Amino acid sequence: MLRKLFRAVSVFAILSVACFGLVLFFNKSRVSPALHFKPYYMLTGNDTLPWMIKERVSYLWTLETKTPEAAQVEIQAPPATNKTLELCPDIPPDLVGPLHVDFDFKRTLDDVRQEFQSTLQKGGRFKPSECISRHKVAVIIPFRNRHEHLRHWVYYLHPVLMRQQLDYGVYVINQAGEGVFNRAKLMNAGYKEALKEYEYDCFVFSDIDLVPMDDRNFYRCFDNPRHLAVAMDKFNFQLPYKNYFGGVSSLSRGQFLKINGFPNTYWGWGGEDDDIYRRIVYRGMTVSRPDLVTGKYRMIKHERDLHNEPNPKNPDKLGRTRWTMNNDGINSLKYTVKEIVKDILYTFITVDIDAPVN
Ligand code: UD2
Ligand code: MN
Repeated sequence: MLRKLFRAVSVFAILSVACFGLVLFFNKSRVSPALHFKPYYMLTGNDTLPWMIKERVSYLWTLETKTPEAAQVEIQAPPATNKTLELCPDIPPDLVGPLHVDFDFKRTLDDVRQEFQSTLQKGGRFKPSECISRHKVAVIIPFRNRHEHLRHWVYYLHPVLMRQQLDYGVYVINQAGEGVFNRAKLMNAGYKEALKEYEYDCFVFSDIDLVPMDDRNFYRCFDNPRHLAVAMDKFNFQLPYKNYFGGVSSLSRGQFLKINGFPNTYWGWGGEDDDIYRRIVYRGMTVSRPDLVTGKYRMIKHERDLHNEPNPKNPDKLGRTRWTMNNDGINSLKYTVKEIVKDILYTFITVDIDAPVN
């Protein structure tokens, strides 16, 4: 009789301890002021019990490993709306990988404006709302008379840059007048103008007619200057030559200054990208690149523009880059701003770069 009673009491005690444990387990997770990151099962729709338990256990684990003071602060944190943001993860969670890109659509620039007016700030500016971006990126586009390409570029690029959780701005640097085009000088001017607006730490220089085919190709800066457009359709998705640096590239502010920016003296088509490559090497840096799958691009087909004919003098200059780079660059840049227009999709800056007529 006594033994039966003892057994009943023990079973009751064990059950009570277990219930208490369960209550603690679930209650504690409820005091969390909304999880900082969306749990994986919410992202994928995978809300199976094992996943939920795994999420709870890992969340409790983070609470348990903090000091009591830290846990206390977390419990008393203000409501989710004005909680302090954390740094974004290094690998953005919403990337989709390969992208379908075609230039056959009728969407106008106005349609694209409508699409992004609630997510972008004036001037083509954006920063993620869910976390603090690790990258302050100015995207610089040398431009003249390519409005047809601009609408494709903004339509495809904004969502990619947003998914990459960049704190970014888009600067279209429009060459005034009908003089000879100068891509590199426009990019120098874009660097200067962007920095007047915001403390960008990274600069992505992009042709207007190039759209990435994979959103894992990061529009950010790396330990060395980066060449992003490594596999274009027009080159059969191959690098055309080993030292190629055309199309799309990124340099941090420090890297850009280390090479004295880009040359100002390459008028007309060609050579300036090879000059930039040489500057990088002469300053002891290497070029970083994505692989040939991540680095795929589509280029919008086009004819050679008026006043941007290949310049036969340009290739000859490359032999002297090692010396000319010290005095031809951001330290010798001269231009005047004619107009700045803040569109919702971009900041459009018209500059006079003192171009010769041909
Ligand atoms: C190649 C390179 C480019 C550059 C150029 C030589 C590719 C994809 N790109 O471009 O990076 O090295 O050769 O200078 O291989 N632009 C205008 N209006 C003009 C002329 C040029 O907006 O009237 C801008 C525009 O952003 C264009 C870029 O300059 O994408 C390069 O000019 P391009 O597209 O005519 O030359 P492309 O395709 O041979
Ligand atoms: Mn082109």
